[in-house]
Order: sequence, then C-alpha cells, then structure tokens
Amino acid sequence: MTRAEAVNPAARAPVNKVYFMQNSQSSDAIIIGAGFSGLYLLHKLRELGLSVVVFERGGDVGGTWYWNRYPGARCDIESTWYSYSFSPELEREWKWSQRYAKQEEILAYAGHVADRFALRPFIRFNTRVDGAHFDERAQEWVVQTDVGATHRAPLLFAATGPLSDSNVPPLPGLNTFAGEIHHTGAWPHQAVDFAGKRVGIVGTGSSGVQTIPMVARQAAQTFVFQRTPQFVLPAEHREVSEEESARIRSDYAQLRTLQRSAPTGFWANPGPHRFFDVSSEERAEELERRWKNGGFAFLQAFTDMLTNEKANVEASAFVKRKICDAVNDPEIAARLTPTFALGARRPVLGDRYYETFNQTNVTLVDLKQEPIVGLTTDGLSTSQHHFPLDAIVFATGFDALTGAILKLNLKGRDGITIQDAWADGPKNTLGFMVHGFPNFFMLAGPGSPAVRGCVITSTEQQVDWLADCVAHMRRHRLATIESTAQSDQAWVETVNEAAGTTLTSTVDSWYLGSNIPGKPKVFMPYSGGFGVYRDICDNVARGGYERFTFSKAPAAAPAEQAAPSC
Ligand code: NA7
Repeated sequence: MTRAEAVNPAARAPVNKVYFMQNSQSSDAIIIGAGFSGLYLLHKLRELGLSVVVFERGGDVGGTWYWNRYPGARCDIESTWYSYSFSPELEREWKWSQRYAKQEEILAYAGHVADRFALRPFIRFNTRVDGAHFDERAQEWVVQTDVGATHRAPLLFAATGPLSDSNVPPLPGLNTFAGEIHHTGAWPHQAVDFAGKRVGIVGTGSSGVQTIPMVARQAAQTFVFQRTPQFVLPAEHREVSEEESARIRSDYAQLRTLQRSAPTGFWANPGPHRFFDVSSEERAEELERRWKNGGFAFLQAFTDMLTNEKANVEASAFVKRKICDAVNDPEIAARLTPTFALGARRPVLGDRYYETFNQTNVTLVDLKQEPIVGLTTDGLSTSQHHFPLDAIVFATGFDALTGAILKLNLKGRDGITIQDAWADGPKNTLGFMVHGFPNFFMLAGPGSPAVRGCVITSTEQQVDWLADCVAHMRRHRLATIESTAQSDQAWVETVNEAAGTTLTSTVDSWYLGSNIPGKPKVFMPYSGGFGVYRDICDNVARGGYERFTFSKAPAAAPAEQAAPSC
C-alpha cells in the first residue's frame, strides 16, 4: 500500500474515467500550477465531478515552496495560519513543528495534502505551459506544453502563483561571470556550499534578509548589495511544543473564525487602542512587548499606527532605534535604516539580520551611493569599486502577479493577446477574469487580495467562489463566462481606490511593478481587506454573477440524430 493509500482510502479506488483519462488530450478543466491554490482547486473540481488535468513545471507539488529552497527559507506567517482550513481532519492530523515553518516542512505538508486527497494522478509534472488559445468554434481552450502535447478543455485556470516568475536583473556582463550564480526563487535541490567563498548577495527583500545571515555563517566573505533598506522585524522563531500543537489543533474551529475576520487573513492580536489614547510609557511598553514576541503583531500594536502620520513616525523611530542598538557601526546602521514610513512596504521578518552586519566577514554595499555597473568574469563592479566574487546570489524577487500569467502567451477571443489586453496594466474583474478571455480564471493574481496577507487563506476563498461559479454554469448549462470591459475597468478603479487608503501605494515596490524595468506602474493587488473582498465576491454570485456575461451551451442533439454507435 502506498503512503497515499494508507492515509486516504479514496486513493485505493481505481482512477475514475469520469475524472481523468490518462492518455486523453482533453478534459473538462486544465489547471496550470500545483502549488497551494492549484492543489485545492483540483480537489474542489474533482468533488464537482469534473475531469481535470494539472500541468506543473516543477518536479513535485508545492509551488513557491518547491522552488525557494535557499538557506533560511521560511514562511513569514505563522504555521497556525499558513495552512488549509477546508478539512478538519487535515487540521487535526498535521503537526507543525515550528512557529514559522521552514521551506522543507511546508513542502512536506503540500506533499501530504496531495497524497491524502489522492491528487497526484491528475498532475503532469515537469511540464510547462507555453501557450494557450481560445477556440471560439469549439468554445475550448487549446493549451500547448513544452513536451509538445496539445490539450483541450472548456475551462482554464492559472494557479501560477503571484511570486513565481524570478527576476534576474539584466546586468551587463551577466553571462561572462565565471563563478556560480543562483536566484533564491530557483534554488538548486542540492545544498550549495559557500564555505571559504567570496559571496555577493544582491537584494534585501524577504528572501535576501533570510539568506544573508545563513550565507554569512559559512562564507569567507559576504558582500550585501542593498538598493533599498527594509524594516526588518524580529521573527522570534521557536519550536512548537506538543502541548501547544495539540491545543492549536483542537481549537482550529475558533482560530479559523478569528483568521477569517482579519483583513490580512491571519490573526495578529490587534491592539484595541489608538496610538495617542494611551500614555507614552504605555505605548513604549506595548511596542517593546510586541517587539520581543516577534512577528507582524508588532504592526498591529495600535489601531492607527500605520495610518496616523504622527503615530507612524513614532513607531518608525522605535524600529530605527532598534537598528542602531543592533548594529555596532553607526554609519552602517544609518545605511540599513529605511527612509519610508513603517508599513509603506511589506515589512520583512528576520532572524538576527541587523546583527549580521557586525561580523567582520560581512560588507554592506549601498547601491544608492554606488549602483551596479555590471558583472565581469571574476566579480561584480559598482560605480566605485570592483568586488571579486566566487558566487553571486540574486535575491532580486519576481515579476510579481503578472509575470507568470503573461508567460502563458494567452490568446483569447478574436486573437487578442494577454500582452495587448494588459498593455497598460492588468485589467480584470475581481482578480478572476479578463474581458476577451472567456472561461479563463486566475488565482492570487492581480486584482486579488492574496499577497496582502496569508495567500492560502485568500486562495481558499477564491477557489470556493470559482467552484461555485463552475457548479452554477453546469446547473444552468452555460458554456462560457466572461467579464465585461466595463466591469474590468470598474475593478481597476476599485483596486486603485483601496490602494489609495494605504501607505503601500506611496512607495515603489513590486505591488506597483516598479521593480521590473518597463512594466506599467499600476498598483496590482486589492488592498481593501480579505473580508471586504469576500463580501464583494459573494454579492456578485448572489446577484447571478453580475459583471459577467454567459453564453448558453448548445442544446443536446435529439436522440434520433445522434451518431450511430459502432
Ligand atoms: P522582493 O521583496 O521583491 O526583494 C527583491 C530585492 O532585490 C529588493 O531588495 C530589491 O531592491 C532588490 N533588487 C531588485 N532588482 C534589483 C537590481 N536590479 N539591482 C539591485 N537590487 C535589486 O523579493 P523577495 O524574494 O525578497 O520577496 C518576495 C516576497 O516573498 C516578499 O514580499 C514576501 O511576500 C515573500 P528594491 O527594494 O527594489 O530597491
């Protein structure tokens, strides 16, 4: 008996032809991506009785956790929240060992889910989708993969991940460097040995902040090339004891209610007071308490800390003092200190990040003072120095939210390409659909709230909504669904309005696409909060899927005209 069969008797049943035919080139639905959203979508569509095939470019399930194997990789949301909520049995049986799960543990969890719900037989691994067009006559998507096969299905879902298209800056001389080059988002499966080496790390976002202390422990010399300093809050990693794990698992029903009530999709103990409604001593005490406990709860110490400018200045000053305390050299501390408001960019959780810069083998290079001019065979040059290196790590992030979808090379109705449709930015309705692309659905993409908090919480809601929509179409014999041009435009405006109420629209970041040269600068994720988004989606469904148009499936041929069977 396989592991899957041991945990789930359903896995012992023969693969049902209603769902999937191994050699068939067509199915009811195609899902691109077997990360967390793709896996749950596959499970839901199978429950509806659809035949589904999933194409996954990686060799296993897990999406971002399959690719991001760099040293120190972990989730910055606590494992209690960063997990599926759709199955109480799954919640009871899976034990997280750490407060913030490491990449290996999250990958193991994704594998467990795939086995437990018998999902693997429907996934074609190591298969990249290179193109897809909508065949209007057949009302089907025709999908091409890099293994040469063509597959057809009426429904096409991009579960391609919001942060999956790695951004390697096109630096002059990139191909001439003779040493090793790695990107954090496409890390080798074998451990990379940096012992005794001179290593350059470009980028100080979440991935850089997690990688840098780990590399600095091993490498002879570590050069950190920083373009924008971040607010790095202490994570305070720790093991989860047996008792704590048992308590969490037995309390999940209440915990999920709390989680769904949070605008970010995870619960971070929001404080009840406004910043200036308590004394300065009480404020300092509360900030200190939350700093010591670690995590994003620090940002929720007071209700208006990220919206009231004066409160934000004080809270930012608190963190800046912590940077000065942690870093011995005041000049280095100053270079590590952000100049934007706390919360204007998604803060980063770190583990003794600032202290790493006290190590004598670590050098901070400020790219604002001396930009990179290019790579040579033996290293990296800035406008002022040349740094001989044995290895370069690009922790330079992703072409977020749109990169992976654009690479699908979609052609919709009348031959319109997704590149044309999104020339001025990713227009869409509710983050789900794009006008001109019938029956093509997105998860965790532009217009969705996923990256503004816990991606799993968000995509579970999105999958549930989409599954209901598919069930509605089948019930009413509807062949296609498509968003209208007006509703796409209206959603872009809603996304912009919601962004305008936050600090995050005020500074450059990947939310705006400003990390990718030439990308339209448009605020992409929906920032109005998970609960508000859920209500909007539910109202649209209750209103008979207003904002979308449907076409009817052709009536079934009368029995006497049916083709004779052999
Ligand atoms: P991020 O957060 O996009 O960070 C990328 C980092 O790389 C950031 O410091 C960038 O500086 C830097 N970067 C990007 N391009 C360049 C070039 N050309 N030269 C120098 N430095 C560059 O990606 P991560 O992988 O760290 O994290 C992604 C998300 O994963 C994160 O937000 C969490 O949600 C989890 P910049 O800030 O653009 O000046």
